[in-house]
Amino acid sequence: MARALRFVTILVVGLGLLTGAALSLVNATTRTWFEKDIALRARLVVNASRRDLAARWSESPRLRQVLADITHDVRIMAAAACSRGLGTIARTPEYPDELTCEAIRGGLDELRPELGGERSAVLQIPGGRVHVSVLPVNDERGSLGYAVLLHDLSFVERRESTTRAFFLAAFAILAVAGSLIALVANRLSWRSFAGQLRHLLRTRQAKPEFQPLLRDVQELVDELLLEKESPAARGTWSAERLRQTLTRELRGERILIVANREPYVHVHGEGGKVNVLHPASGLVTALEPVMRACSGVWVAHGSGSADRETADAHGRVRVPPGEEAYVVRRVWLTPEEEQGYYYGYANEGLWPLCHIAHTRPTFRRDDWEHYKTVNQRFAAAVCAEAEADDPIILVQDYHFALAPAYIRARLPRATIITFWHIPWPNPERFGICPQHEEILAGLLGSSVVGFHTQLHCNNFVGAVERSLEARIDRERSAIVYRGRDSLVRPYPISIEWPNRWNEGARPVAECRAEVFRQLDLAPDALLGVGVDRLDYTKGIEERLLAVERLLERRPGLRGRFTFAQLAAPSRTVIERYRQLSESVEAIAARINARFGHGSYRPIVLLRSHHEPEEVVRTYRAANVCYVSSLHDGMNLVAKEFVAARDDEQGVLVLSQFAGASRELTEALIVNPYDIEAASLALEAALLMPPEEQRERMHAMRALVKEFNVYRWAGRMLVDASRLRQRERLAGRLSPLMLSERRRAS
Ligand code: ADQ
Repeated sequence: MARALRFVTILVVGLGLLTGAALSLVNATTRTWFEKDIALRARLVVNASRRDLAARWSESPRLRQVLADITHDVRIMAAAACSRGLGTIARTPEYPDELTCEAIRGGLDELRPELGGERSAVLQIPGGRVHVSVLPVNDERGSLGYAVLLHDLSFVERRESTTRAFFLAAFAILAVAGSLIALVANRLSWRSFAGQLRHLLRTRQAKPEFQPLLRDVQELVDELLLEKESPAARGTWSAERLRQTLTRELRGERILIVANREPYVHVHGEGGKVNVLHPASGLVTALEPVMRACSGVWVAHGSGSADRETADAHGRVRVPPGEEAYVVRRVWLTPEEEQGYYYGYANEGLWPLCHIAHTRPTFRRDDWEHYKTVNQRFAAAVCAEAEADDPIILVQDYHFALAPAYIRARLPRATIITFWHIPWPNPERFGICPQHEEILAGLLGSSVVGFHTQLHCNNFVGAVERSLEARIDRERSAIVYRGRDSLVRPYPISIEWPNRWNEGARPVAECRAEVFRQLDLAPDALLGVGVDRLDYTKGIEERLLAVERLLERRPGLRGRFTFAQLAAPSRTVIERYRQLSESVEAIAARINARFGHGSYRPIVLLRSHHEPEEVVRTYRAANVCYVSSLHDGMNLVAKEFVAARDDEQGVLVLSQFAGASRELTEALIVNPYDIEAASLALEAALLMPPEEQRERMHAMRALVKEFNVYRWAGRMLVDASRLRQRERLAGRLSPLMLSERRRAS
């Protein structure tokens, strides 16, 4: 035993000395590499922007914008432009006073460019160590001056500490392994060996000093993965890439979603059976694949008749059925709460307020009280699901305008990304809302506020400017309110690609034959389709009138052209929705009476919810799909139709008032109010040669594939991560710089 102990002591001391020597050698070498790498990166960045820099050299505000663009690179923390005589021409807001062009001229010899072209150095400033590169900027006429780039070196320190952690871990493993060999050699019994090992593991778990070590090791692995495939790298976004972005950029393994609608609704069916429904909702269509990819918890209103009995005591249920990739946490509402918050404030107030579709918004005091209470309740539920104090929370849509601020009050370090799925009206119109200030302040609890289009972002910023005492930082598309930043950015939403419903679909010819059989259509008939919730913003009445006009103008299409409208009943307790349902029914009946004969009905109105397989089958059977929204944030039906057509046939007729028309420019774009023009577009679609259909469909499919929902979510996560990083840097620099300034003044 004594011999074994001597051996162990010598082994541990020897390994300790070797580890120390190796560590300092590795640190010195890697530090030199990092600095060389950074100098090279700086040169590449300036070379890439040289033309922009030269073009805007003499216009200070625009030059500042070019410099700000340069600092979007993850590790470049600040940039400045110096004249040939080393005077400051422009600099980004974070640029520290210690390193101005004048400071370089006045004493930092190692950086003075006139002493030898490009210069770089590592300097200690109050906020920490920074790498400074001074690079000449020329145009055809010669030298204009110099660009100065500041790289944050905190990642080098982090890597060094990770390397240190690795070495220590290796040292510990070797020492333990060597000791064990010695102990085993000394014929320790298996029982006492196992006991000692268990004890060791227990101590490791218990000792908090091991936690940073394990975290550092984890960070290094993440960094290595990050370098292997940068999320900013080009290429199509996929579920896997989104998952990696989440873990690498935000160090989170899961996300929390707050949305009114749940992705799976359990309802009682015939014979006591419980059925699972996929709700007809654009929000669910977009977010469900994101949750499958990332896992986490989706907090939603439990609205199904069998929701309670299928959830546990905390309202939790694992979904999708059979796969169980994530958890739905159901929040229960009383009928009064549902009426006031959902039907009242959200759908009779905010929905018509945000859509230009000529239905007056109604704001009732009681509804507002319910809206506040329910937002509080959801905020509390999502915070209860958080496992750390800085979770990533995605707040969805106009049902939860107040939740971001409520969540922020409970979890100040949370990353809250709020996405508004519907349009944002202009400031005058938004001012109609009696609670407009509270709504804006609630949303500004978010780290990022996203809309489908830049126009909606502009309208939101305009509303804030008009109503709140907030600073608008246009350079960064941010709003600074009560000392906190919220980025305001457009993120056009999309659908999953590859799409699981299309992958399981049968060939187009078979889908067409089946749908034609169901609708009792002749094989040479022409089929148009519309797929919507029965909502007055979708322009269903105008769509049917365009079909009527087409049949009026083209008698040859009577008996041959059928338009099938899949209409999922929606918000049926609201009077305006009941009116719409009656009106659609009456228009369809009138057109059928006018042009129908025998078994032929030009309009087939299928007023029910359809499961996704049926929707896809209908898309694949159609000659034309008409999306006629009077106003729509995006409209995913347009993208689903394109995704369903792997045969590259079929024509999309699309309203200019749907956000999707900004992207799907190869569709036939129409003004749905112009019934004559819309009927002409339908006719052109039905007559379009297959080759032209292929060309248009091919281009639109390429776009939807590239700009899929994983990209949508990934870009929001990357922006949120950059914001976190900037806040961290600002946190490091500001207090020290402030105290320096105070000392100087
Ligand atoms: P929605 O107004 O719900 O979404 P949309 O984007 O068109 O509108 O999505 C509707 C979804 O419901 C689609 O996935 C569609 O397949 C499905 N659906 C429609 N009718 C159906 C039916 N009869 N049976 C079964 N399924 C049906 C809101 C905004 C949109 C925005 C989305 C996403 O109003 O502008 O595109 O959120 O942000």
